[in-house]
Amino acid sequence: MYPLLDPSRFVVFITGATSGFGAAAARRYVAAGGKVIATGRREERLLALQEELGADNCHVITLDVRDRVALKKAIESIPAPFDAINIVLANAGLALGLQPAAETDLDDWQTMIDTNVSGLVYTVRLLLPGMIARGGGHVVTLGSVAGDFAYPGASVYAATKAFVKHFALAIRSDLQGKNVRVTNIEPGLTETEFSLVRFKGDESKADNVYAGTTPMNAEDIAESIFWATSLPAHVNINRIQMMATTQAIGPFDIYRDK
Ligand code: NDP
Ligand code: 8X3
Repeated sequence: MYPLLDPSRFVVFITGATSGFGAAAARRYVAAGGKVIATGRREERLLALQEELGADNCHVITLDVRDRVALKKAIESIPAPFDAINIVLANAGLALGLQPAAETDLDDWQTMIDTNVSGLVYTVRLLLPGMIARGGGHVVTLGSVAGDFAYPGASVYAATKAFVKHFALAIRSDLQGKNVRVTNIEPGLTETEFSLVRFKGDESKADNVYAGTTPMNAEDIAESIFWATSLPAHVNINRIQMMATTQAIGPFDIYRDK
């Protein structure tokens, strides 16, 4: 038998656990016997998740990852046994809009940078020292295929995910000898609330993204996260890039005079 890590020892701090990948990952880890700290802004969703998973397995904290002071305070007040965090899933993030760069709303750009970049680095930076002090752990960041493949309307979103990819690769070097693994998960088309958020609640636009095709789902991503963190401690998966079977990379776009 291949020696996977014992999942009952996993204590997972998850940002963005009110929906999509974060919620699916919380369910996956608890189903395997682990404990999770589920965080996000929508308190009623966190409480419903806690009710579903049990308060012994799921501690919830209502927080906005952009608020670095509140994040620090929240992390410092996590009670035992949830304070023995050995996996950080820095997942909270969003895309807003799909307009060409010259027409985009600057507030949307700011929100994506504040959440996907600043919120993510705050989360990782604040949780790393504790993991190192406890002997090691695993940081999982949520990138995207958009971090490798630019597409129209995704300028800042794609750039934030390129940042996440490089941040994840770079901190590996800083963590040499600390027994902390780092994995960037880079999904493509996956049906969650992602498109509903991107199109600001317009259900028909969001549904169109997935119409007539078979996207991945949140459980597909959660399973990959769980797998990467379950491998023996001497194995580090740097990146997992995954797409729906129905998605592929298109040709270069060449503009021609009419
Ligand atoms: P969802 O919209 O379903 O979930 C996003 C989660 O992020 C929610 O739980 C939301 O919680 C949380 N979140 C957003 N802003 C904040 C904030 N300021 N503070 C705290 N939490 C926040 O989307 P996904 O599950 O699909 O997305 C998760 C991650 O995966 C994102 O980083 C996204 O960019 C990335 N991704 C998604 C893909 C997809 O196709 N679905 C593909 C590739 C990457 P709340 O609103 O309650 O705060
Ligand atoms: C989400 C996937 O292709 O919409 O990161 O950018 S995509």
